[in-house]
Amino acid sequence: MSGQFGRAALKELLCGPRARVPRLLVRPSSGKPDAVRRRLVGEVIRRSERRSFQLVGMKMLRAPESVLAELYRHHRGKPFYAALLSHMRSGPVVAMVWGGPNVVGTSRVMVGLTDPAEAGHGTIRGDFSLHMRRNLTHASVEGAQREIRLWFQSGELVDWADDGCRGSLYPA
Ligand code: FUP
Repeated sequence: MSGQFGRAALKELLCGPRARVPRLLVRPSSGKPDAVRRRLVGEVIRRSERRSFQLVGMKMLRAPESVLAELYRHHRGKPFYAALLSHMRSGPVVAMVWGGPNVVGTSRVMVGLTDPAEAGHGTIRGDFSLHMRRNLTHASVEGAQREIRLWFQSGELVDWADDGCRGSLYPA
């Protein structure tokens, strides 16, 4: 492997039979349509960068219904499901993949609880949102491998060692 995000590692992470548990984890994330509308995507990125996570992939798109159905399959059938999908389809999202030690757990803390009313001060949701559905950002709890594959092809993710982004903070 040429770098922490070497092609082989990414391929395995994305395509391997089992999720890897490397020292350097990656997590998918997104700025939801309300974050885009409110010009808060930069704030989401800024907080992740300042925490010193590494940006591995990012793109702006209209979330396909099939992706949302898979992403929120655990909520299918619940009373808020239709409104959730409608909100997520109401405008573009900015999908991201971030890397760093314990990135999944740490970014859950940074994002805050699902309901902004319960999210702590200093968290993204606690600082910038009030509404359960318009809670600005998504961060995977588990299933990072599955979620990354929903949004990204392996060629869309950056290898910090090979793609010119020198100075990985987390060398192997
Ligand atoms: P989170 O991982 O914090 O984004 O939370 P969930 O995956 O449980 O929920 C995904 C989205 O469903 C939330 F961002 C908002 C919406 N939701 C509701 O609207 N009502 C609920 O009771 C729970 C979730």
